[in-house]
Amino acid sequence: MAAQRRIVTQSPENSETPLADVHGWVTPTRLFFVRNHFDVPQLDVATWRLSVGGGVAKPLVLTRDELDAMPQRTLLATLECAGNGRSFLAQKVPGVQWAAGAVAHAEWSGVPLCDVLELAGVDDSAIEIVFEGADVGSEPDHPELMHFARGLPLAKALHRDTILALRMNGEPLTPSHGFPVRLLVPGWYGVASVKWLTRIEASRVPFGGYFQTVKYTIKQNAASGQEIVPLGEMAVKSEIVRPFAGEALGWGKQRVFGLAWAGEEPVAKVELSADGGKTWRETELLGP
Ligand SMILES: Nc1nc2c(c(=O)[nH]1)N[C@H]1C(S)=C(S)[C@@H](COP(=O)(O)O)O[C@H]1N2
Ligand SMILES: [Mo]
Repeated sequence: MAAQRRIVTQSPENSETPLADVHGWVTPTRLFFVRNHFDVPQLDVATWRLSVGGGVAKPLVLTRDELDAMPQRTLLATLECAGNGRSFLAQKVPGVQWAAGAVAHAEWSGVPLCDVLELAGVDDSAIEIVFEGADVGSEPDHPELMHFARGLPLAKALHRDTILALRMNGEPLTPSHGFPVRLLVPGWYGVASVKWLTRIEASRVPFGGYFQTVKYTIKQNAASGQEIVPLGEMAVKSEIVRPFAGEALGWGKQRVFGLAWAGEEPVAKVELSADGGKTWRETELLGP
């Protein structure tokens, strides 16, 4: 049977990249993990619009054709869900019980967000850009209906690699991955890359939404004690893909194959230990 995403929850779909079946560093779209909080919204590209407003000089309403007609940028980027690996925690925590496959790598293309923000003319007082998806739902601790939405600091929003992605691996986005348009924030945890975008707003206050201040946050030590901050850049991380956990190996030399990524930085090197960390040897990097 052809490889498929490994379903973790059926509805909404949360499914993992079957890493052992991925050869090469670009993940085929059909195997690219899916992280959905709510049902996939049914969007008709003929009536879909993207509004750009809030603290801007000239609010915009864009069609998919208008975005397609703008200069496009193409880049390779890794997305990892912040919950990746949660099922391995010694002390169980609530949330989707991901194994190691809530990570994948694709080629993305679309319109640099900075070009759209320039057209709209963002006010000098803006500190964040807020992105809203078309998907709607509720959570046990938030029974009122809400859209999935996130705020992004202005500096990252203006980075040339932050794009309104229209394509993934050379094809239009699939509904699962955010068709017709998603935000793509390279180097940051997947949560920043809002799918099914319908609204963009410039804001002069920090966004207070549920997925910004309740979920996808970490506790950090600050001068004033502990503070809760939204997740941003991905931490450096590596995973062994082959051999599989628990696999029986024959005698002799073994090849170990895996992945490593480092947020906004490139990976400098990966070291491997086969004796519980007493000695380390350098590995060979195969891809970008
Ligand atoms: N509108 C919307 N955008 C979203 C989400 C969502 O549930 N709704 N999930 C986020 C999370 S937590 C992750 S990890 C990525 C996953 O992107 P993918 O499903 O294309 O792999 O999408 C992000 N964007
Ligand atoms: Mo995520």
